Amino acid sequence: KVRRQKWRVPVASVLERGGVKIARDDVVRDEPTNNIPDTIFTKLGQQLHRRSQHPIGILKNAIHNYFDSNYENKFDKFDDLCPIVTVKQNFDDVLVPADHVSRSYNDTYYIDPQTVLRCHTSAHQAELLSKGYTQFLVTGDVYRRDSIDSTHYPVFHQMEGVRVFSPNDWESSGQDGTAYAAEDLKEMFGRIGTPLICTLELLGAVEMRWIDTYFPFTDPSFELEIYFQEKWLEVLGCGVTEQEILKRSGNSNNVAWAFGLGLERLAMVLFDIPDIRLFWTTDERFTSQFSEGQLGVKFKPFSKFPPCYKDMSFWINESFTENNLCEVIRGIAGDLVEEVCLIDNFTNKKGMTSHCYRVAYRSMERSLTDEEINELQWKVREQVESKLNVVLR
Ligand code: FA5
Ligand code: MG
Repeated sequence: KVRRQKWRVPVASVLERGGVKIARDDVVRDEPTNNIPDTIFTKLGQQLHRRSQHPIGILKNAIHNYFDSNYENKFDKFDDLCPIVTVKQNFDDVLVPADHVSRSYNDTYYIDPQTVLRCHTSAHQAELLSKGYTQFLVTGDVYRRDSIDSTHYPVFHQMEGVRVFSPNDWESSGQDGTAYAAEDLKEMFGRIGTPLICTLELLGAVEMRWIDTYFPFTDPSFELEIYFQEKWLEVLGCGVTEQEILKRSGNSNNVAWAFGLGLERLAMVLFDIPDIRLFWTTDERFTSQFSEGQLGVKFKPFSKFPPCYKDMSFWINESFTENNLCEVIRGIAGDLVEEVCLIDNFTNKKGMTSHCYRVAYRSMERSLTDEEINELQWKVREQVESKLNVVLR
């Protein structure tokens, strides 16, 4: 397995994270059971959510303040739990079925068959509930193999919120526990004094809608979408926690709500940040525009460089997946790739299926030369053929 690419800057062998040392060899080993590339490893210690001048940190602090003032400091806050978790924590403990797609090597970064980079902050729910916490927020970096566009990145940040109610809380309301928790949840995100709405008010009119959805760990389950850049953007998932999770954590008679908020998505709306890659830039023209405690300052774009499109067609095989393709392209072009989009798809009489992908290259910081892009695209074609075993057309 080729993982280290010689044209990549070598990464440090040890990362320090909140006093914990993570050795590169413990995370990236060239074994077939490990699918973590260098580009992901280098993100492990960065903790954008703990930087008070960074939009992600500014947003986290604002939501913390909101909970402190509206719930009398009763929410416990965690933002330094290690992103390396067990399969049990990430999946089993939140009732993700054994055959669920999210468990696959195609969707999740595995260190070894029992250890993953958490794909959501829900990985910490069960443990904290078992320890007796009943109202808490967990913020952290999460990792997913995913598609490439302006609102998807393989590393992003989530904030998990959980609130447990006991029978005393709902009995006098005349509702059952589930109805009570669902109402409290929506009310929290609703009109009066929600962290979202409070901050979104700065924007003037923002269109939002609730979508019914499914999660293995909540029932009923909802997603909140916000209208942004002429599309509906999903910013969070939430719902009433499955009884089984509460039962296992010693909360048999209680009910709870939980939510998982995508901090980048909400920050994009609040600060008007057009592309998710910008959160990772160290360019001062970006970083200097944000300061501690300043929510909703409109980002002024400094880059109007044109994108460059390259199309690529190939016959796929049974094992082809778009996530694998995106991983190969990201491995070569890094943050120079802006979008990978399927533009044509057909099956011939012999049953062979052809895909055509359009790759958009664009730097956030500078103009790219034709030469540079051609070289990237050349390497992409080479590796798509050699690593994905597809036949270029
Ligand atoms: C979850 O991760 C659930 N754990 C959320 C949850 C928690 C539901 C508690 C119920 C109870 P989902 O996969 O939809 O759900 O991700 C949550 C949010 O993360 C999304 O709404 C989106 O805002 C953000 N997100 C997901 N994938 C990406 C990505 N590749 N890049 C940036 N943000 C993303
Ligand atoms: Mg979702």
